[in-house]
Amino acid sequence: NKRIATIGDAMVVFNPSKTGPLRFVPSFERAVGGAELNFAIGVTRLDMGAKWISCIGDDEFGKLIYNFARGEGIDVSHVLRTPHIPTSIYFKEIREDGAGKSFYYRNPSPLLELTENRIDESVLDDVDLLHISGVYLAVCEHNIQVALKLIALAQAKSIPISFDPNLRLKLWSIEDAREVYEKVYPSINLLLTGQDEFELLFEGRTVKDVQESYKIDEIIVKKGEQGATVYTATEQYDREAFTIRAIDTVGAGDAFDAAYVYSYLNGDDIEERLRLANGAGALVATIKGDNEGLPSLQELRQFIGDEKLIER
Ligand code: ADP
Ligand code: KDG
Repeated sequence: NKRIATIGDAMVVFNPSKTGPLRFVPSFERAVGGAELNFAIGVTRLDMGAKWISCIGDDEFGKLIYNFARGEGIDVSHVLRTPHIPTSIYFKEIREDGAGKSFYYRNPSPLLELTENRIDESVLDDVDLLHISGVYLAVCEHNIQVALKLIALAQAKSIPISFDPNLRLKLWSIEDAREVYEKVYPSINLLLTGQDEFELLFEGRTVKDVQESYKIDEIIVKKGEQGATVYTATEQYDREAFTIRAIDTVGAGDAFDAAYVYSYLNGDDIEERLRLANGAGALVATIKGDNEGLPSLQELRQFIGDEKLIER
């Protein structure tokens, strides 16, 4: 069975009990989120292995997140706990159309304690792909060093690397993000990015130009309800999204990434990867929460029409 590894913060998420501006929301439902953890859950639900590298607070919320990740079957053997910094939390605002806005309480982040020297050289020994996301890079300054160490370890083992810029302008400026991402692009095999995000990051440069300058095997552009497009050096593949009623789109991008990477490691062709990824993204958008809607392989196959759903 194949396995991925990823690194990042996780938070307790407070999902609003109703849509609209946060100041009018009287109550919240507690859940768990974090882009990289969502990704790891997405992969494990599809029955592939996932190792999540992190540091969380040694507190009640940290215990909740740890148990939650374990319960999903994620390898948490590289999750550290710190008594010094509380586990991060965030409140979510949801608009009528399902679009979300985040209000973070994550500075300082427990990831401050996860320094480069605490990353075990053997952490990628049993791993088939390394996934990095820009949220991780934004959270603490030293994270770029840690990520570059993991990238070097992956390259030494010829493990492919996927990267989602997951640009969060509440955490850092576009200039800082661009500067740090420049250090990552030359090493990656798959760039999984949102369309508006691509435009913000590359300011009018074409996908082809970006692909050639960093030698990225595949650039995968996620386009929300318009689906997604994959660009390889020679081809372009477009695929429409599934039609759904979006309830909460936060986490749809992580779900897409997880299903795409799963299918990539399975050796599926690009058309099939896109079908599965669009399906997983859509499913997450139909349910409130960042990862609650992540499907099992059977649920995904039923949703995209490969398997008949029998319900009675
Ligand atoms: P990101 O969160 O990275 O910006 P998107 O919002 O583009 O990502 O969503 C990721 C993927 O999830 C899309 O490419 C699509 O496959 C699916 N998706 C998201 N929103 C919808 C929607 N409203 N209808 C159908 N599919 C959606
Ligand atoms: O992609 C979903 C994430 O945005 C969410 O789970 C929280 O990691 C998070 C963030 O930083 O916004």
